[in-house]
Amino acid sequence: MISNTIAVLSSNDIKHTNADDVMGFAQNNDLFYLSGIDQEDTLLLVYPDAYKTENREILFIKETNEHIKIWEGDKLTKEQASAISGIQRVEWIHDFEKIVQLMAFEADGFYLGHNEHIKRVTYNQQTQQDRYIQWFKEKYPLHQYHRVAKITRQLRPIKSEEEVKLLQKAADISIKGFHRLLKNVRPDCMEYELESELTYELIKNGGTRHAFKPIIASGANACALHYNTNHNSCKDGDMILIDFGVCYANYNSDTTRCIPVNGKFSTRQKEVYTAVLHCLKEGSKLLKPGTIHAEYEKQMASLVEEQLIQLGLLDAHAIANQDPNKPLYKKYFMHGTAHHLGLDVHDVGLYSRTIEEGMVFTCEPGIYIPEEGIGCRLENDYLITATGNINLTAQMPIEIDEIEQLMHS
Ligand SMILES: [Mn+2]
Repeated sequence: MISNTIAVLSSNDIKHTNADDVMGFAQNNDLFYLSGIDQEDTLLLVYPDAYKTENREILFIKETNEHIKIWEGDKLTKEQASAISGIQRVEWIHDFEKIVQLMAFEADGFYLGHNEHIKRVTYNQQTQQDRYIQWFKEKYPLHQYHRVAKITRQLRPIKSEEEVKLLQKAADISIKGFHRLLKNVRPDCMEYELESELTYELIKNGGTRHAFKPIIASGANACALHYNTNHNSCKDGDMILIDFGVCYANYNSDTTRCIPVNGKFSTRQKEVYTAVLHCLKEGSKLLKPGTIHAEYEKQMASLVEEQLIQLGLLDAHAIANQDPNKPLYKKYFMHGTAHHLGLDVHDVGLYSRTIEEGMVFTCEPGIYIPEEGIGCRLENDYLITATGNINLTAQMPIEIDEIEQLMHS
């Protein structure tokens, strides 16, 4: 942080339905990361060089009292917000403008929060952050402005012990969900019925929400990478791809498994599955300190390519003569296979940065053969350690024998 500047981070908006009910609230992850406050209308102000000690850290929350509580339910009191965040000075948000003015001219500039997620959607959406940026620039036009997100994307990829515990908890609920789902698969069941088994364990175990809408894709549906309507029936002889995640205390898991509808993989399904599992096992070994992300993806691509030749889908001679800008494997394998995992499912962090201890990545190779009605992806979550990695999802069955056995028990 540049000296003598004030950082201000704001919460996300609550989105309303047609009346006064609300859609599920998702906190701004940078604010949550630095404060632990999971409530709307929250602001965090950090001014390390402030002349007055009491101005160095201030949390602003929505006013509550006994009367407001009757109508709006439990909102954090100042004492609760202070206990959660560790910030001693807590003020009501309606006093923010007045309070910030008392220190603004002492500072040279502001760091402001803004969503810099590469997958953000900005179309038709003005956020609370947008409104604060506008407000600050209007009120304090001669200050210098800086980006909070540049700092948080440096910090957030390295997970603390406490964060790892929450990621493990999210993974553990996913594992329970998968076990429950395995017991309820039968020919002609609907994909959404299987989704409900995951939802059951998610809610029963205190999960916040699905990390994303679960993908329950039977047969050729598995070849549409973002299929998630889950409204088809699972046909005898097909395989089902299940890509799902649990959000627990705002930390996410993200896993994928493939299972046979009738409890037994066909010969061809076994071949494809074994090929993908091989890529997962070999590829995940590269997730360790010092690996360059682009190099990892390159190695994964050549692992999959090798398997595609063995499956008879690609010809080694054709590969030798291929246009390097249009590699042939892309026909059957078209996505990246490792992303940061944390407060966002695709967590923030630059991929130009070398892999370091404390980062958490998914590993998710896949092979998709629409003409055979087979789409297979396998995905685990790995914590990078000093010497390699730990699979946080090791307890989720993945070996063919184990899956078949569980489905028959
Ligand atoms: Mn993933």
